[in-house]
Amino acid sequence: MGAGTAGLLAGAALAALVTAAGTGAAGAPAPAAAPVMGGLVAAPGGEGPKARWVRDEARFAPVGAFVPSEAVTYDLDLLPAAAWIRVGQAVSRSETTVVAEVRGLRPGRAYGAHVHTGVCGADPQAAKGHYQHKVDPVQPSTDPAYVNPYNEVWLDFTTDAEGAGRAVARHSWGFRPGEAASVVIHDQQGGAGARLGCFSVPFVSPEDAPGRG
Ligand SMILES: [Cu+2]
Repeated sequence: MGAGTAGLLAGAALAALVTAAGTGAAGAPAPAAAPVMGGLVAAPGGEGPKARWVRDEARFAPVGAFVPSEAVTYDLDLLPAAAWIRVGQAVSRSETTVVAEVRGLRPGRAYGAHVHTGVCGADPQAAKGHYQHKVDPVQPSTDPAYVNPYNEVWLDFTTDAEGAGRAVARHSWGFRPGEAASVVIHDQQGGAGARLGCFSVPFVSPEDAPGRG
């Protein structure tokens, strides 16, 4: 491992996150305690000096379930009760990464998903519209200049033969405090589609990342 390798790593978008895990010299094995998800290495306790890593998980339950869940399904056929979702978020002052993982959905099917601005409710519309970095002055937003994966957080995925899926979205911007509230799963990919389910997620903002004065 020479200086050249270290330079390449430093140029990688996720290097800051990996560094946050607190590895020693280049090439040294990461501490055994560091949880790994999707190639991201989180510092023990979910926090590091340069990035904050948080995650939340739940099992979907129908509206009005005896045991309510932070994850609500509106379509028991395409998004069965007890299907599982986990959403992770790594936040630094320069980058925000959101990872969504699901299990127990229909196998081999394409689903759409986005970060929305409202908390989930009995009404699928409770989650409101997509979180937008540059907010479309015309709402509900349909303009492709605003409705796209660069200005919004799209987490579209296709499930495998077991009904599991995973998506990652990475942006150079972060959420405004309190304006990103949920992940909505849709019956089709892209910017639209019927709402199959919703998971309320307490997303954090760059302002919450460590190192800010
Ligand atoms: Cu959506």
